[in-house]
Amino acid sequence: MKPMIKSPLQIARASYQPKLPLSLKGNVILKEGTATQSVDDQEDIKALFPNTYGMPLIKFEPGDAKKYPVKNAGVILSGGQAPGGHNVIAGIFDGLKKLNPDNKLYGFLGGPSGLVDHKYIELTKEIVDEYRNTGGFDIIGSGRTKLEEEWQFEKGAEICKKMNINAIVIIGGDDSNTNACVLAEYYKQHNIPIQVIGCPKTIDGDLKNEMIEASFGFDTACKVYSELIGNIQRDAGSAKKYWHFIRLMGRSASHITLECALQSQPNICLISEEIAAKNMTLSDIVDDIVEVIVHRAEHGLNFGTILIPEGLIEFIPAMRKLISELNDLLAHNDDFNAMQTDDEKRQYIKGTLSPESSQVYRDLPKGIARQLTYDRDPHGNVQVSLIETEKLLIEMVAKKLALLKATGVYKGKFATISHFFGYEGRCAIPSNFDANYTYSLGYTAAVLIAEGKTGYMASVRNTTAPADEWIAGGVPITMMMNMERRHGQMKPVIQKALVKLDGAPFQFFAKHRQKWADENMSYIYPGPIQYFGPTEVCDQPTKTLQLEQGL
Ligand code: FBP
Repeated sequence: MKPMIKSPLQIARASYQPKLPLSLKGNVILKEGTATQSVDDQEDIKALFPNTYGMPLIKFEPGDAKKYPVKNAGVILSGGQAPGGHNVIAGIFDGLKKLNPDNKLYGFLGGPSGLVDHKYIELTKEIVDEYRNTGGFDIIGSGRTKLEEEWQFEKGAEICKKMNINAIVIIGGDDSNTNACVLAEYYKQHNIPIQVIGCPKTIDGDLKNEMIEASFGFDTACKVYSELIGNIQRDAGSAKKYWHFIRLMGRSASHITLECALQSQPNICLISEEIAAKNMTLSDIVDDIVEVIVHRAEHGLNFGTILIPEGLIEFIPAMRKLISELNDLLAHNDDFNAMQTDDEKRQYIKGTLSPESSQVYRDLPKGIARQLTYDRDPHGNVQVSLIETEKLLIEMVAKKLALLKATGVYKGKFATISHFFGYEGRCAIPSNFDANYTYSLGYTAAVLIAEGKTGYMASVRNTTAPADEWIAGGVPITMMMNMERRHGQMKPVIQKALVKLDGAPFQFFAKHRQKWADENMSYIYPGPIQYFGPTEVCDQPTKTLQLEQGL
Protein backbone atom coordinates (compact mmCIF):
# COMPACT_ATOMS: atom_id res chain seq x y z
CA MET A 1 0.00 0.00 0.00
CA LYS A 2 1.39 3.40 -1.02
CA PRO A 3 1.71 5.70 2.04
CA MET A 4 -0.28 8.94 1.75
CA ILE A 5 1.34 12.36 1.86
CA LYS A 6 0.15 13.87 5.13
CA SER A 7 -0.28 17.33 6.61
CA PRO A 8 1.38 18.04 9.98
CA LEU A 9 -2.04 17.82 11.67
CA GLN A 10 -2.73 14.46 10.03
CA ILE A 11 0.63 13.17 11.27
CA ALA A 12 -0.02 14.40 14.81
CA ARG A 13 -3.58 13.11 14.70
CA ALA A 14 -2.54 9.63 13.53
CA SER A 15 -1.07 8.94 16.93
CA TYR A 16 -4.13 10.14 18.87
CA GLN A 17 -5.50 7.27 20.95
CA PRO A 18 -9.28 7.61 21.08
CA LYS A 19 -10.80 7.28 24.52
CA LEU A 20 -12.98 4.34 25.50
CA PRO A 21 -15.54 3.96 28.27
CA LEU A 22 -14.15 2.21 31.34
CA SER A 23 -16.29 -0.85 30.61
CA LEU A 24 -14.50 -1.42 27.31
CA LYS A 25 -10.95 -0.92 28.56
CA GLY A 26 -10.61 -4.36 30.11
CA ASN A 27 -12.73 -7.49 30.09
CA VAL A 28 -16.42 -7.02 29.48
CA ILE A 29 -19.50 -8.60 30.98
CA LEU A 30 -22.98 -8.13 29.49
CA LYS A 31 -25.90 -7.04 31.64
CA GLU A 32 -29.24 -7.67 30.00
CA GLY A 33 -32.34 -5.68 30.86
CA THR A 34 -35.95 -6.69 30.49
CA ALA A 35 -37.76 -7.32 27.19
CA THR A 36 -38.21 -4.22 25.01
CA GLN A 37 -41.07 -2.93 22.86
CA SER A 38 -41.09 -0.97 19.63
CA VAL A 39 -41.65 2.76 19.97
CA ASP A 40 -45.09 2.42 18.30
CA ASP A 41 -47.26 -0.06 16.36
CA GLN A 42 -46.06 -2.90 18.63
CA GLU A 43 -48.33 -5.60 17.21
CA ASP A 44 -47.35 -4.91 13.59
CA ILE A 45 -43.61 -4.73 14.33
CA LYS A 46 -43.76 -7.88 16.46
CA ALA A 47 -45.50 -9.76 13.64
CA LEU A 48 -42.94 -8.57 11.08
CA PHE A 49 -39.91 -9.35 13.27
CA PRO A 50 -40.85 -12.51 15.20
CA ASN A 51 -37.20 -13.51 15.73
CA THR A 52 -35.68 -10.18 16.72
CA TYR A 53 -38.57 -8.41 18.47
CA GLY A 54 -38.55 -7.81 22.20
CA MET A 55 -34.86 -8.53 22.83
CA PRO A 56 -33.44 -6.89 25.97
CA LEU A 57 -31.29 -3.79 26.19
CA ILE A 58 -27.64 -4.66 26.77
CA LYS A 59 -25.20 -2.75 28.94
CA PHE A 60 -21.48 -3.53 29.21
CA GLU A 61 -19.70 -3.60 32.56
CA PRO A 62 -16.15 -4.49 33.56
CA GLY A 63 -15.93 -8.26 34.03
CA ASP A 64 -13.62 -11.26 34.16
CA ALA A 65 -11.41 -12.54 31.35
CA LYS A 66 -13.25 -14.70 28.87
CA LYS A 67 -12.17 -16.76 25.85
CA TYR A 68 -14.03 -16.03 22.60
CA PRO A 69 -14.06 -18.32 19.53
CA VAL A 70 -12.83 -16.90 16.21
CA LYS A 71 -15.36 -14.59 14.53
CA ASN A 72 -14.83 -12.75 11.27
CA ALA A 73 -16.80 -9.66 10.39
CA GLY A 74 -17.55 -7.58 7.31
CA VAL A 75 -18.23 -3.87 7.50
CA ILE A 76 -20.30 -1.62 5.20
CA LEU A 77 -20.39 2.17 5.05
CA SER A 78 -23.80 3.29 3.84
CA GLY A 79 -25.04 6.69 2.62
CA GLY A 80 -23.51 10.14 2.99
CA GLN A 81 -20.09 10.60 4.55
CA ALA A 82 -19.89 11.56 8.23
CA PRO A 83 -16.74 12.37 10.22
CA GLY A 84 -15.65 9.39 12.30
CA GLY A 85 -16.51 6.53 9.95
CA HIS A 86 -12.87 5.47 9.78
CA ASN A 87 -12.69 5.34 13.57
CA VAL A 88 -15.74 3.07 13.76
CA ILE A 89 -13.80 0.68 11.53
CA ALA A 90 -10.65 1.11 13.66
CA GLY A 91 -12.73 0.40 16.78
CA ILE A 92 -14.24 -2.76 15.26
CA PHE A 93 -10.78 -3.89 14.14
CA ASP A 94 -9.09 -3.29 17.50
CA GLY A 95 -12.04 -4.79 19.39
CA LEU A 96 -12.10 -7.95 17.27
CA LYS A 97 -8.33 -8.42 17.52
CA LYS A 98 -8.37 -7.92 21.28
CA LEU A 99 -11.16 -10.46 21.76
CA ASN A 100 -9.38 -13.02 19.60
CA PRO A 101 -6.22 -12.17 17.62
CA ASP A 102 -7.29 -14.61 14.88
CA ASN A 103 -10.47 -12.62 14.13
CA LYS A 104 -10.49 -10.94 10.72
CA LEU A 105 -12.28 -7.86 9.44
CA TYR A 106 -13.34 -7.41 5.83
CA GLY A 107 -14.60 -4.22 4.24
CA PHE A 108 -17.29 -4.36 1.57
CA LEU A 109 -16.46 -1.82 -1.12
CA GLY A 110 -18.61 1.07 -2.28
CA GLY A 111 -21.44 0.64 0.23
CA PRO A 112 -24.10 -2.08 0.48
CA SER A 113 -23.58 -3.00 -3.19
CA GLY A 114 -20.16 -4.40 -2.17
CA LEU A 115 -21.91 -7.14 -0.19
CA VAL A 116 -24.28 -7.97 -3.04
CA ASP A 117 -21.64 -7.81 -5.78
CA HIS A 118 -18.99 -9.58 -3.68
CA LYS A 119 -16.53 -6.69 -3.77
CA TYR A 120 -14.43 -6.59 -0.62
CA ILE A 121 -10.94 -6.31 0.86
CA GLU A 122 -9.45 -7.64 4.05
CA LEU A 123 -8.78 -4.74 6.40
CA THR A 124 -5.30 -5.33 7.75
CA LYS A 125 -3.56 -3.40 10.51
CA GLU A 126 -1.48 -1.61 7.88
CA ILE A 127 -4.61 -0.34 6.12
CA VAL A 128 -6.53 0.57 9.28
CA ASP A 129 -3.54 2.46 10.73
CA GLU A 130 -3.46 4.73 7.68
CA TYR A 131 -7.01 5.93 8.39
CA ARG A 132 -7.16 6.31 12.17
CA ASN A 133 -8.72 9.64 13.26
CA THR A 134 -9.17 10.82 9.66
CA GLY A 135 -12.33 12.12 8.01
CA GLY A 136 -13.96 10.59 4.95
CA PHE A 137 -15.19 7.15 4.00
CA ASP A 138 -12.46 6.47 1.47
CA ILE A 139 -11.02 3.46 3.29
CA ILE A 140 -13.68 1.26 1.61
CA GLY A 141 -16.05 3.82 0.06
CA SER A 142 -19.77 4.24 0.61
CA GLY A 143 -22.91 4.01 -1.51
CA ARG A 144 -26.66 4.47 -1.45
CA THR A 145 -27.78 1.04 -2.73
CA LYS A 146 -30.68 -0.10 -0.59
CA LEU A 147 -30.38 -3.59 0.89
CA GLU A 148 -34.02 -4.58 0.89
CA GLU A 149 -34.60 -7.49 -1.48
CA GLU A 150 -34.32 -11.15 -0.59
CA TRP A 151 -32.05 -11.91 -3.55
CA GLN A 152 -29.62 -9.30 -2.14
CA PHE A 153 -29.74 -10.97 1.30
CA GLU A 154 -28.98 -14.32 -0.35
CA LYS A 155 -26.05 -12.88 -2.33
CA GLY A 156 -24.74 -11.48 0.95
CA ALA A 157 -25.08 -14.86 2.64
CA GLU A 158 -23.22 -16.47 -0.25
CA ILE A 159 -20.11 -14.30 0.12
CA CYS A 160 -20.18 -14.53 3.93
CA LYS A 161 -20.27 -18.31 3.72
CA LYS A 162 -17.41 -18.34 1.21
CA MET A 163 -15.23 -16.00 3.31
CA ASN A 164 -16.27 -17.48 6.64
CA ILE A 165 -17.75 -14.13 7.72
CA ASN A 166 -19.92 -14.49 10.84
CA ALA A 167 -21.21 -10.93 11.17
CA ILE A 168 -21.95 -7.81 9.15
CA VAL A 169 -21.75 -4.30 10.62
CA ILE A 170 -23.82 -1.72 8.75
CA ILE A 171 -22.77 1.86 9.45
CA GLY A 172 -25.61 4.07 8.27
CA GLY A 173 -28.59 6.32 8.91
CA ASP A 174 -32.19 5.45 9.77
CA ASP A 175 -32.95 3.76 6.44
CA SER A 176 -29.75 1.69 6.39
CA ASN A 177 -30.29 0.58 9.98
CA THR A 178 -33.91 -0.29 9.19
CA ASN A 179 -32.53 -2.50 6.43
CA ALA A 180 -29.94 -3.93 8.86
CA CYS A 181 -32.83 -4.98 11.09
CA VAL A 182 -34.70 -6.62 8.19
CA LEU A 183 -31.49 -8.43 7.21
CA ALA A 184 -30.89 -9.66 10.78
CA GLU A 185 -34.46 -10.96 10.93
CA TYR A 186 -34.13 -12.67 7.54
CA TYR A 187 -30.90 -14.48 8.46
CA LYS A 188 -32.32 -15.58 11.80
CA GLN A 189 -35.58 -16.73 10.25
CA HIS A 190 -33.69 -18.80 7.65
CA ASN A 191 -31.15 -20.16 10.15
CA ILE A 192 -28.30 -18.48 8.27
CA PRO A 193 -25.55 -18.02 10.88
CA ILE A 194 -24.73 -14.37 10.13
CA GLN A 195 -25.20 -11.70 12.76
CA VAL A 196 -26.08 -8.11 11.77
CA ILE A 197 -25.13 -5.11 13.88
CA GLY A 198 -26.00 -1.46 13.11
CA CYS A 199 -24.14 1.71 13.91
CA PRO A 200 -25.77 5.21 14.02
CA LYS A 201 -24.25 7.48 11.37
CA THR A 202 -25.39 10.75 9.79
CA ILE A 203 -24.36 14.37 10.03
CA ASP A 204 -28.10 15.18 9.91
CA GLY A 205 -28.53 14.20 13.58
CA ASP A 206 -31.95 12.66 12.91
CA LEU A 207 -31.11 9.13 14.07
CA LYS A 208 -31.46 9.53 17.80
CA ASN A 209 -33.82 8.45 20.54
CA GLU A 210 -33.93 7.57 24.18
CA MET A 211 -31.05 5.08 23.82
CA ILE A 212 -29.07 6.65 20.96
CA GLU A 213 -27.96 10.09 22.09
CA ALA A 214 -26.51 11.22 18.79
CA SER A 215 -25.58 9.97 15.36
CA PHE A 216 -21.88 10.29 14.74
CA GLY A 217 -20.57 13.06 12.50
CA PHE A 218 -23.18 15.59 13.68
CA ASP A 219 -20.73 17.06 16.21
CA THR A 220 -17.89 17.65 13.75
CA ALA A 221 -20.04 18.80 10.83
CA CYS A 222 -21.88 21.36 13.00
CA LYS A 223 -18.60 22.64 14.42
CA VAL A 224 -17.20 23.16 10.92
CA TYR A 225 -20.32 24.99 9.71
CA SER A 226 -20.48 27.06 12.91
CA GLU A 227 -16.88 28.14 12.45
CA LEU A 228 -17.70 29.30 8.91
CA ILE A 229 -20.86 31.08 10.07
CA GLY A 230 -18.91 32.79 12.86
CA ASN A 231 -16.30 33.97 10.36
CA ILE A 232 -19.01 35.29 8.05
CA GLN A 233 -20.65 37.09 10.99
CA ARG A 234 -17.39 38.79 11.88
CA ASP A 235 -17.11 39.89 8.27
CA ALA A 236 -20.72 41.04 8.19
CA GLY A 237 -20.25 43.07 11.34
CA SER A 238 -16.99 44.55 10.06
CA ALA A 239 -18.10 45.49 6.54
CA LYS A 240 -21.65 46.31 7.65
CA LYS A 241 -23.02 46.01 4.14
CA TYR A 242 -24.24 42.47 3.46
CA TRP A 243 -27.04 40.19 4.51
CA HIS A 244 -25.76 36.59 4.29
CA PHE A 245 -28.35 33.91 3.51
CA ILE A 246 -26.84 30.55 4.55
CA ARG A 247 -28.49 27.24 3.70
CA LEU A 248 -27.29 24.22 5.68
CA MET A 249 -27.42 20.53 4.85
CA GLY A 250 -29.44 18.18 6.98
CA ARG A 251 -32.05 16.70 4.67
CA SER A 252 -35.54 16.97 6.31
CA ALA A 253 -34.64 17.66 9.92
CA SER A 254 -33.36 21.07 11.10
CA HIS A 255 -30.99 19.72 13.79
CA ILE A 256 -27.86 21.01 12.02
CA THR A 257 -29.35 24.47 11.50
CA LEU A 258 -30.53 24.67 15.11
CA GLU A 259 -27.17 23.51 16.49
CA CYS A 260 -25.31 26.04 14.32
CA ALA A 261 -27.64 28.77 15.58
CA LEU A 262 -26.93 27.76 19.18
CA GLN A 263 -23.21 27.90 18.48
CA SER A 264 -23.10 31.16 16.49
CA GLN A 265 -26.21 33.22 17.39
CA PRO A 266 -27.26 34.49 13.96
CA ASN A 267 -29.83 37.27 13.48
CA ILE A 268 -32.42 34.91 12.00
CA CYS A 269 -32.70 31.13 11.93
CA LEU A 270 -35.55 29.24 10.31
CA ILE A 271 -36.57 25.90 11.77
CA SER A 272 -38.65 23.80 9.37
CA GLU A 273 -40.46 21.91 12.13
CA GLU A 274 -41.72 25.19 13.63
CA ILE A 275 -42.82 26.49 10.23
CA ALA A 276 -44.84 23.32 9.64
CA ALA A 277 -46.35 23.46 13.14
CA LYS A 278 -47.44 27.07 12.62
CA ASN A 279 -48.76 26.24 9.14
CA MET A 280 -46.77 29.13 7.70
CA THR A 281 -46.72 30.08 4.03
CA LEU A 282 -43.67 31.17 2.10
CA SER A 283 -44.98 34.70 2.25
CA ASP A 284 -45.31 34.50 6.09
CA ILE A 285 -41.64 33.48 6.26
CA VAL A 286 -40.64 36.34 3.97
CA ASP A 287 -42.66 38.78 6.13
CA ASP A 288 -40.87 37.62 9.29
CA ILE A 289 -37.46 38.06 7.66
CA VAL A 290 -38.43 41.47 6.29
CA GLU A 291 -39.56 42.63 9.72
CA VAL A 292 -36.11 41.93 11.18
CA ILE A 293 -34.32 43.55 8.25
CA VAL A 294 -36.47 46.70 8.44
CA HIS A 295 -36.01 46.93 12.20
CA ARG A 296 -32.23 46.57 11.95
CA ALA A 297 -32.13 49.13 9.13
CA GLU A 298 -33.92 51.64 11.37
CA HIS A 299 -30.88 51.37 13.65
CA GLY A 300 -28.43 51.66 10.76
CA LEU A 301 -27.71 47.91 10.76
CA ASN A 302 -27.90 46.93 7.10
CA PHE A 303 -26.25 43.58 7.63
CA GLY A 304 -26.95 40.24 9.19
CA THR A 305 -27.04 36.47 8.91
CA ILE A 306 -29.92 34.10 8.21
CA LEU A 307 -29.67 30.32 8.61
CA ILE A 308 -31.95 28.18 6.44
CA PRO A 309 -32.37 24.39 6.77
CA GLU A 310 -32.03 22.31 3.63
CA GLY A 311 -35.47 20.72 4.01
CA LEU A 312 -37.40 23.99 4.52
CA ILE A 313 -39.45 23.84 1.31
CA GLU A 314 -41.00 20.48 2.16
CA PHE A 315 -42.21 21.75 5.54
CA ILE A 316 -44.21 24.67 4.15
CA PRO A 317 -47.64 23.06 3.83
CA ALA A 318 -48.62 24.87 0.61
CA MET A 319 -45.25 24.05 -0.99
CA ARG A 320 -45.52 20.44 0.11
CA LYS A 321 -48.88 20.25 -1.67
CA LEU A 322 -47.45 21.88 -4.78
CA ILE A 323 -44.48 19.46 -4.85
CA SER A 324 -46.75 16.49 -4.38
CA GLU A 325 -49.01 17.66 -7.24
CA LEU A 326 -45.98 18.29 -9.45
CA ASN A 327 -44.68 14.79 -8.67
CA ASP A 328 -48.00 13.28 -9.73
CA LEU A 329 -48.33 15.51 -12.74
CA LEU A 330 -44.85 15.31 -14.19
CA ALA A 331 -43.51 11.85 -13.35
CA HIS A 332 -43.18 10.02 -16.65
CA ASN A 333 -45.41 12.57 -18.43
CA ASP A 334 -44.47 12.17 -22.11
CA ASP A 335 -46.65 15.07 -23.29
CA PHE A 336 -44.85 17.42 -20.89
CA ASN A 337 -41.44 16.06 -21.82
CA ALA A 338 -42.18 16.58 -25.50
CA MET A 339 -42.89 20.30 -25.01
CA GLN A 340 -40.20 22.46 -26.57
CA THR A 341 -40.15 25.76 -24.67
CA ASP A 342 -40.07 26.78 -21.01
CA ASP A 343 -43.06 28.97 -21.61
CA GLU A 344 -45.14 26.14 -23.03
CA LYS A 345 -44.27 23.98 -20.00
CA ARG A 346 -45.05 26.76 -17.54
CA GLN A 347 -48.45 27.38 -19.11
CA TYR A 348 -49.25 23.67 -19.03
CA ILE A 349 -48.36 23.38 -15.35
CA LYS A 350 -50.28 26.51 -14.36
CA GLY A 351 -53.35 25.22 -16.18
CA THR A 352 -53.25 21.71 -14.77
CA LEU A 353 -52.46 22.20 -11.07
CA SER A 354 -55.21 22.74 -8.51
CA PRO A 355 -56.13 26.46 -8.18
CA GLU A 356 -54.25 26.82 -4.82
CA SER A 357 -51.08 25.14 -6.05
CA SER A 358 -51.26 27.01 -9.32
CA GLN A 359 -51.27 30.28 -7.36
CA VAL A 360 -48.27 29.19 -5.24
CA TYR A 361 -46.46 28.21 -8.45
CA ARG A 362 -47.24 31.59 -10.08
CA ASP A 363 -45.90 33.46 -7.04
CA LEU A 364 -42.54 31.68 -7.16
CA PRO A 365 -39.58 33.39 -8.82
CA LYS A 366 -39.28 31.97 -12.35
CA GLY A 367 -35.85 30.40 -11.75
CA ILE A 368 -37.12 28.43 -8.76
CA ALA A 369 -40.30 27.35 -10.54
CA ARG A 370 -38.07 26.10 -13.34
CA GLN A 371 -35.91 24.16 -10.84
CA LEU A 372 -39.04 22.54 -9.47
CA THR A 373 -40.02 21.22 -12.86
CA TYR A 374 -36.64 20.35 -14.36
CA ASP A 375 -34.46 18.87 -11.58
CA ARG A 376 -36.12 15.51 -11.05
CA ASP A 377 -34.79 12.23 -9.69
CA PRO A 378 -34.92 8.92 -11.61
CA HIS A 379 -38.47 8.32 -10.25
CA GLY A 380 -39.60 11.64 -11.68
CA ASN A 381 -39.84 13.34 -8.27
CA VAL A 382 -38.75 16.90 -7.51
CA GLN A 383 -35.23 16.93 -6.04
CA VAL A 384 -36.01 19.17 -3.13
CA SER A 385 -32.44 19.24 -1.82
CA LEU A 386 -31.28 20.86 -5.06
CA ILE A 387 -33.63 23.82 -4.70
CA GLU A 388 -31.64 26.89 -3.80
CA THR A 389 -33.93 28.10 -1.04
CA GLU A 390 -31.46 30.79 0.00
CA LYS A 391 -31.75 32.39 -3.45
CA LEU A 392 -35.52 31.98 -3.46
CA LEU A 393 -35.76 33.84 -0.16
CA ILE A 394 -33.34 36.57 -1.27
CA GLU A 395 -35.47 37.23 -4.33
CA MET A 396 -38.74 37.31 -2.43
CA VAL A 397 -37.38 39.42 0.43
CA ALA A 398 -35.86 41.93 -2.04
CA LYS A 399 -39.22 42.26 -3.79
CA LYS A 400 -41.02 42.95 -0.53
CA LEU A 401 -38.38 45.44 0.63
CA ALA A 402 -38.65 47.29 -2.68
CA LEU A 403 -42.39 47.71 -2.06
CA LEU A 404 -41.74 48.98 1.45
CA LYS A 405 -39.11 51.36 0.13
CA ALA A 406 -41.59 52.81 -2.32
CA THR A 407 -43.96 53.59 0.56
CA GLY A 408 -41.15 55.05 2.69
CA VAL A 409 -41.42 52.36 5.40
CA TYR A 410 -37.96 51.01 4.61
CA LYS A 411 -34.98 53.25 4.04
CA GLY A 412 -32.13 50.76 4.33
CA LYS A 413 -29.83 49.07 1.84
CA PHE A 414 -30.24 45.40 1.00
CA ALA A 415 -27.17 43.73 -0.51
CA THR A 416 -26.93 39.97 -0.20
CA ILE A 417 -24.57 37.02 -0.45
CA SER A 418 -25.80 33.43 -0.52
CA HIS A 419 -24.04 30.31 0.78
CA PHE A 420 -24.70 26.60 0.97
CA PHE A 421 -22.72 24.55 3.50
CA GLY A 422 -22.78 20.78 3.46
CA TYR A 423 -19.83 19.16 1.78
CA GLU A 424 -17.45 21.45 3.71
CA GLY A 425 -18.13 19.45 6.88
CA ARG A 426 -19.05 15.90 5.91
CA CYS A 427 -15.45 14.69 5.64
CA ALA A 428 -13.74 16.96 8.16
CA ILE A 429 -11.17 15.45 10.54
CA PRO A 430 -13.39 14.16 13.37
CA SER A 431 -13.54 16.29 16.50
CA ASN A 432 -12.30 14.66 19.71
CA PHE A 433 -15.92 13.91 20.56
CA ASP A 434 -16.58 12.14 17.26
CA ALA A 435 -13.15 10.43 17.27
CA ASN A 436 -13.83 8.96 20.73
CA TYR A 437 -17.53 8.28 20.16
CA THR A 438 -17.01 6.46 16.86
CA TYR A 439 -14.10 4.40 18.14
CA SER A 440 -16.24 3.38 21.13
CA LEU A 441 -19.18 2.53 18.84
CA GLY A 442 -16.92 0.33 16.71
CA TYR A 443 -15.45 -1.39 19.77
CA THR A 444 -18.97 -1.93 21.10
CA ALA A 445 -19.99 -3.54 17.80
CA ALA A 446 -17.01 -5.93 18.10
CA VAL A 447 -18.13 -7.03 21.59
CA LEU A 448 -21.73 -7.52 20.40
CA ILE A 449 -20.39 -9.71 17.59
CA ALA A 450 -18.19 -11.76 19.93
CA GLU A 451 -21.19 -12.26 22.21
CA GLY A 452 -23.28 -13.60 19.32
CA LYS A 453 -25.81 -10.76 19.20
CA THR A 454 -27.82 -9.82 16.11
CA GLY A 455 -30.40 -7.14 15.27
CA TYR A 456 -28.74 -4.72 17.71
CA MET A 457 -27.43 -1.20 17.19
CA ALA A 458 -24.22 -0.29 18.97
CA SER A 459 -24.99 2.33 21.59
CA VAL A 460 -22.80 4.62 23.69
CA ARG A 461 -24.60 6.87 26.19
CA ASN A 462 -23.92 9.43 28.89
CA THR A 463 -21.72 11.20 26.37
CA THR A 464 -21.69 14.61 28.03
CA ALA A 465 -19.69 13.04 30.87
CA PRO A 466 -15.96 12.21 30.51
CA ALA A 467 -15.42 9.20 28.19
CA ASP A 468 -14.53 6.94 31.13
CA GLU A 469 -18.12 7.23 32.32
CA TRP A 470 -19.77 6.56 28.96
CA ILE A 471 -22.21 3.63 28.97
CA ALA A 472 -21.69 1.19 26.11
CA GLY A 473 -24.02 -1.57 25.04
CA GLY A 474 -26.60 -2.60 22.47
CA VAL A 475 -30.15 -1.55 21.63
CA PRO A 476 -32.51 -3.87 19.73
CA ILE A 477 -33.22 -2.08 16.47
CA THR A 478 -36.86 -3.18 16.58
CA MET A 479 -37.20 -0.98 19.68
CA MET A 480 -36.77 2.13 17.49
CA MET A 481 -39.31 1.13 14.87
CA ASN A 482 -42.83 2.09 13.90
CA MET A 483 -44.97 1.78 10.79
CA GLU A 484 -44.89 4.60 8.23
CA ARG A 485 -46.28 5.10 4.74
CA ARG A 486 -43.48 4.92 2.16
CA HIS A 487 -44.20 5.02 -1.58
CA GLY A 488 -47.87 4.33 -0.87
CA GLN A 489 -47.27 1.29 1.38
CA MET A 490 -47.08 0.88 5.17
CA LYS A 491 -43.52 -0.17 6.08
CA PRO A 492 -41.63 -0.86 9.33
CA VAL A 493 -39.00 1.88 9.72
CA ILE A 494 -36.84 3.45 12.41
CA GLN A 495 -38.65 6.56 13.60
CA LYS A 496 -36.88 9.66 12.27
CA ALA A 497 -36.09 12.26 14.93
CA LEU A 498 -37.15 15.76 13.89
CA VAL A 499 -36.51 18.86 16.02
CA LYS A 500 -38.84 18.78 19.02
CA LEU A 501 -40.41 22.18 19.56
CA ASP A 502 -40.85 21.47 23.27
CA GLY A 503 -37.26 20.21 23.57
CA ALA A 504 -34.59 22.18 25.44
CA PRO A 505 -32.46 23.09 22.37
CA PHE A 506 -35.37 24.69 20.48
CA GLN A 507 -36.72 26.32 23.64
CA PHE A 508 -33.33 27.92 24.34
CA PHE A 509 -33.21 29.25 20.79
CA ALA A 510 -36.80 30.54 20.94
CA LYS A 511 -36.04 32.38 24.18
CA HIS A 512 -33.04 34.21 22.77
CA ARG A 513 -33.80 34.77 19.09
CA GLN A 514 -35.37 38.23 19.48
CA LYS A 515 -32.24 39.52 21.16
CA TRP A 516 -30.04 37.95 18.45
CA ALA A 517 -32.24 39.57 15.79
CA ASP A 518 -32.19 43.05 17.29
CA GLU A 519 -28.76 43.54 18.77
CA ASN A 520 -25.96 45.07 16.77
CA MET A 521 -23.76 42.00 17.07
CA SER A 522 -24.67 39.35 19.57
CA TYR A 523 -22.79 36.88 17.41
CA ILE A 524 -20.55 34.12 18.73
CA TYR A 525 -17.40 33.17 16.82
CA PRO A 526 -16.71 29.50 17.60
CA GLY A 527 -13.45 29.32 15.64
CA PRO A 528 -11.98 26.13 14.16
CA ILE A 529 -12.22 22.73 15.84
CA GLN A 530 -9.30 22.28 18.24
CA TYR A 531 -7.79 18.83 18.58
CA PHE A 532 -5.09 19.52 21.16
CA GLY A 533 -5.39 21.77 24.18
CA PRO A 534 -7.57 22.40 27.24
CA THR A 535 -10.55 20.10 27.58
CA GLU A 536 -13.10 22.96 27.65
CA VAL A 537 -11.83 23.99 24.22
CA CYS A 538 -11.33 20.54 22.67
CA ASP A 539 -13.85 18.14 24.16
CA GLN A 540 -17.17 20.00 24.29
CA PRO A 541 -20.13 18.03 22.92
CA THR A 542 -22.75 19.86 20.86
CA LYS A 543 -24.98 22.46 22.53
CA THR A 544 -27.94 20.28 21.46
CA LEU A 545 -26.63 17.36 23.48
CA GLN A 546 -25.75 19.55 26.45
CA LEU A 547 -29.20 21.16 26.53
CA GLU A 548 -30.97 17.83 25.99
CA GLN A 549 -29.12 16.45 28.99
CA GLY A 550 -30.01 19.42 31.15
CA LEU A 551 -26.52 20.99 31.25
P1 FBP B 1 -27.25 10.56 5.10
O1 FBP B 1 -26.23 10.53 6.19
O2 FBP B 1 -28.61 10.31 5.60
O3 FBP B 1 -26.87 9.68 3.97
O4 FBP B 1 -27.33 12.05 4.52
C1 FBP B 1 -26.37 13.01 4.72
C2 FBP B 1 -26.48 14.11 3.70
O5 FBP B 1 -25.33 14.90 3.82
C3 FBP B 1 -27.73 15.01 3.79
O6 FBP B 1 -27.58 16.06 4.71
C4 FBP B 1 -27.85 15.52 2.38
O7 FBP B 1 -29.17 15.91 2.06
C5 FBP B 1 -27.43 14.33 1.57
O8 FBP B 1 -26.55 13.58 2.39
C6 FBP B 1 -26.76 14.67 0.27
O9 FBP B 1 -26.31 13.50 -0.30
P2 FBP B 1 -25.61 13.41 -1.72
O10 FBP B 1 -24.32 14.14 -1.63
O11 FBP B 1 -25.46 11.96 -1.94
O12 FBP B 1 -26.56 14.06 -2.68
